[in-house]
Amino acid sequence: MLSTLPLLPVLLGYASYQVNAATAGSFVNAGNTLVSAMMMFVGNSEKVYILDKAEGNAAQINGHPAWGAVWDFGTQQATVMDVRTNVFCSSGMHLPNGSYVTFGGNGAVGQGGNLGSQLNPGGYSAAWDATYQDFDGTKAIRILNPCTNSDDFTSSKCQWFDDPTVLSMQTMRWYSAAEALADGSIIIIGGFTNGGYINRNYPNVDPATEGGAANPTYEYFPSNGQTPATFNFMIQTSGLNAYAHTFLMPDGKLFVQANVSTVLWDHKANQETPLPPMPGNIVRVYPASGATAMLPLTPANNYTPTIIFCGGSDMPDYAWGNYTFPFINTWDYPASSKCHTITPEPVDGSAPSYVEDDDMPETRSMGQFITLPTGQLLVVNGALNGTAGYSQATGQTPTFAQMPFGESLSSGPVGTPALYDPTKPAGQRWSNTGFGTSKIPRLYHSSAVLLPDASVLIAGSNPNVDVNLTTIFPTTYQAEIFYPPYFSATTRPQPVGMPNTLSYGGNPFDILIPATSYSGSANDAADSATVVIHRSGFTTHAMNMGQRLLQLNNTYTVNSNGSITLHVAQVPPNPNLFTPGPAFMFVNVHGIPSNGSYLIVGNGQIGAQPTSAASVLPPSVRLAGASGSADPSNTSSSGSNGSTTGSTSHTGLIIGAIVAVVAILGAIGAFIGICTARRRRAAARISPSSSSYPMTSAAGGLAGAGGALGMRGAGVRSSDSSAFVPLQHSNHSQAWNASTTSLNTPYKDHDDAPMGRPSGMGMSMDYDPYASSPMNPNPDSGRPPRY
Ligand SMILES: *[C@@H]1O[C@H](CO)[C@@H](O)[C@H](O)[C@H]1NC(C)=O
Ligand SMILES: *[C@@H]1O[C@H](CO)[C@@H](O)[C@H](O)[C@H]1NC(C)=O
Ligand SMILES: *[C@@H]1O[C@H](CO)[C@@H](O)[C@H](O)[C@H]1NC(C)=O
Ligand SMILES: *[C@@H]1O[C@H](CO)[C@@H](O)[C@H](O)[C@H]1NC(C)=O
Ligand SMILES: *[C@@H]1O[C@H](CO)[C@@H](O)[C@H](O)[C@H]1NC(C)=O
Ligand SMILES: *[C@@H]1O[C@H](CO)[C@@H](O)[C@H](O)[C@H]1NC(C)=O
Ligand SMILES: *[C@@H]1O[C@H](CO)[C@@H](O)[C@H](O)[C@H]1NC(C)=O
Ligand SMILES: *[C@@H]1O[C@H](CO)[C@@H](O)[C@H](O)[C@H]1NC(C)=O
Ligand SMILES: *[C@@H]1O[C@H](CO)[C@@H](O)[C@H](O)[C@H]1NC(C)=O
Ligand SMILES: *[C@@H]1O[C@H](CO)[C@@H](O)[C@H](O)[C@H]1NC(C)=O
Ligand SMILES: [Cu+2]
Repeated sequence: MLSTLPLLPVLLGYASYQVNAATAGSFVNAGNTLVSAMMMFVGNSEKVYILDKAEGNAAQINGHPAWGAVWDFGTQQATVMDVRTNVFCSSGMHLPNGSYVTFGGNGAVGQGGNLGSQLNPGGYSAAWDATYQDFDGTKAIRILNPCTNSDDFTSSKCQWFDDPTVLSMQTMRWYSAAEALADGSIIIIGGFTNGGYINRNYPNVDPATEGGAANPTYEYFPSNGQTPATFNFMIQTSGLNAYAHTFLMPDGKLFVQANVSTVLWDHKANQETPLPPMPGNIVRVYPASGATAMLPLTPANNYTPTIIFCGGSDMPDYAWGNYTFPFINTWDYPASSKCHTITPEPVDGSAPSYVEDDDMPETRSMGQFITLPTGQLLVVNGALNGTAGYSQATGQTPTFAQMPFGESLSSGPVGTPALYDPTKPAGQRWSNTGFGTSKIPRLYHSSAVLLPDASVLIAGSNPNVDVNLTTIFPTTYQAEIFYPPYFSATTRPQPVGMPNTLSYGGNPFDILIPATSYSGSANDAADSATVVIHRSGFTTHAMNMGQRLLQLNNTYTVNSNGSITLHVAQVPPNPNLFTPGPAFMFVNVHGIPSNGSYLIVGNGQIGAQPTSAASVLPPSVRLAGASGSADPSNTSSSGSNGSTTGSTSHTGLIIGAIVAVVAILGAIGAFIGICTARRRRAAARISPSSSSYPMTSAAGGLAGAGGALGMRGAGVRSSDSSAFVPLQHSNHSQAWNASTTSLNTPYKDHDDAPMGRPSGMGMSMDYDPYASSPMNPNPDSGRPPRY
């Protein structure tokens, strides 16, 4: 059932109405996400789906704290959704029919991130918790069909399907990688079986399984029925192989990067071809969390993928520590500012190699690349120092009371985005001129995704084991939208005839750009026009899994009335370039994108995609004298061409206003009792994040993020253990007997555990969990006996 907090959205709606000026380079309030946005994806033109870990959020659903929500783009209001299992640090991906799926997570937890009340056999993890009412999510496969306002959101088809008794992976995976394949199925790689800072004990004597704590195998969704096999690269990279950066290549191989190693992997044959190591010993996977993306696939580069990595951390091997915590004070260790690119399969057959690219304007871990429709990439979020993850101690800081940034292992939030333009000459690719600086730290467990109007939704941040609204880097519910430079153009292209589906090869189609969409020479506008399909991906942990931009080939005809007819090719006839599923189509004119138009690439089904010969385009027809009718002052982008209208001071004003509104809301909420449970948290609803410490501003550089000293000594707690303790007991090689817990045979839960998951569903390709009714649709009927 759907439930809402009735008053909250109304007031936030008012707040966003007041401030929602789409000023290029600025941040504006985008409402309250109700759950902290650890993960997000754009479901369609209207809805962004949000997931959090199971934790003590004030927003409730069905008698327990919510950890799922849906945010409406039009109203900028969120509504809670029920998710049954603990989705903590899962992976996710699109499906060919536009649905999204998430994989794995953690065991059931209760307050403070402690083990849930109903333990799994062995007692190292839990099946369920009586307070938060989350089920074990380590093997979960959850599916969501995005719905729109015209659908009945309360129908089960619009809600999360999340029942591991019906649908689950064969093995437990926390922090697995997921990547879509040409037939729309998904490969799921690696992960931890339980939890921890990094995926190793120290010393690392058992890199394959860490005594049962690491899962070096891969499996597929839908399952191919085979027992998961070991991917040796997961053993080679042991320690730093969570959320391995995985990109499908044109020949169907997978480019995989983890630790400082890189491989091309033929997953069908399980054969690896080593690629060069990452230069400078820089780690880019979690928890170093560099920004990573595939650069645009274009006719000009013949659809040849190049992967870019920026930031991350080059901490020495020892510093990374073990499951419990890093061995050094990571917040004093600057992140990397370096960028590297690699073209894994060069067209000329040359050996692939990493190439150093321009440095980012500042050091950054947990920076995240958002591919813009224009082909530029924005890096947002993150920190100057340290890493992802949270802990209540490190190897150098034995007690929580001494932790200078609470549980955060990073410091120096970077509030200013930076724009990377791959088409610029070396030395000129980065700029942040005119960009505002957010006042809200976006550190561990923050997220960002491109919206259909080509703005960027930024949300989350929660380097805390459970909700904490009073620590220096609190659990964050406030979303923002960042407006890239092209928002200085108030007239955007409004193409006519955008398709709802695209095929792999086949007949080209036409799109009309009206003369009102641009100014100046029609021939010039036509030359500049590009048509792209953009997939924004599943965002979590500074990544957008599955994010991709592909420019469709086109020619044009300039019409005498100033309109331009674009003749556009279908997707190249190779589904490896852009796997079947949802995307938004944008038309760029002079670097100004239209709004995105939702479509499905392929036939909407899992399975071999029909392909035809590449589209053959008619020659372009130019016409001198034709021109656009828009006012030239409305069609220019502040771009990276220099002057912009970005407004730091304006942003400050906006955020200030929002803080005031949130404060009023907090008071009203307490008065009328919106939030009836967990009052101790609701009392701290007024976020301390307004500006209690400096954010790194557009000037860049390392200076000025040291205002945290006042927090030292705060929050004395007798426990000196790591925040991961409840999740990592089983990670001691000594404690976990590998001989009784083989990862190579299907996991079997204790028979009398009610939420025990059958292994290996052995589903056929057309398996549809909605066709069978969930075993326990009512949480009450599915509640395991109390311990
Ligand atoms: C990264 O991999 C190397 C082997 O390639 C290994 O020696 C090192 O310990 C790994 N780092 C961590 C932190 O696990
Ligand atoms: C794009 O279309 C043009 C015009 O038909 C053609 O010459 C060119 O080869 C195409 N490029 C690609 C990468 O298909
Ligand atoms: C990680 O190392 C610390 C320090 O040596 C140790 O206290 C802790 O028990 C180790 N954690 C695990 C899971 O072995
Ligand atoms: C980041 O690390 C550097 C080097 O240790 C240190 O000088 C600086 O104060 C740190 N920044 C923050 C915000 O803690
Ligand atoms: C683009 O989308 C936004 C948000 O939905 C809307 O306000 C705007 O009018 C649209 N612009 C165009 C040119 O269609
Ligand atoms: C376009 O520019 C004109 C002149 O600068 C201005 O009056 C008008 O409001 C602008 N239109 C839009 C849609 O921004
Ligand atoms: C301009 O000409 C094109 C091509 O003939 C036509 O499709 C379009 O409707 C015309 N637009 C207007 C506003 O007349
Ligand atoms: C930047 O300027 C060049 C040349 O004046 C122009 O062609 C290009 O479209 C501009 N780019 C943006 C993003 O405004
Ligand atoms: C929040 O964190 C502070 C220290 O950073 C600590 O003192 C306090 O106990 C925490 N609150 C909760 C609810 O865990
Ligand atoms: C989309 O595909 C998935 C996987 O096959 C399926 O579970 C789901 O029901 C489909 N969604 C719709 C709306 O048919
Ligand atoms: Cu995480």
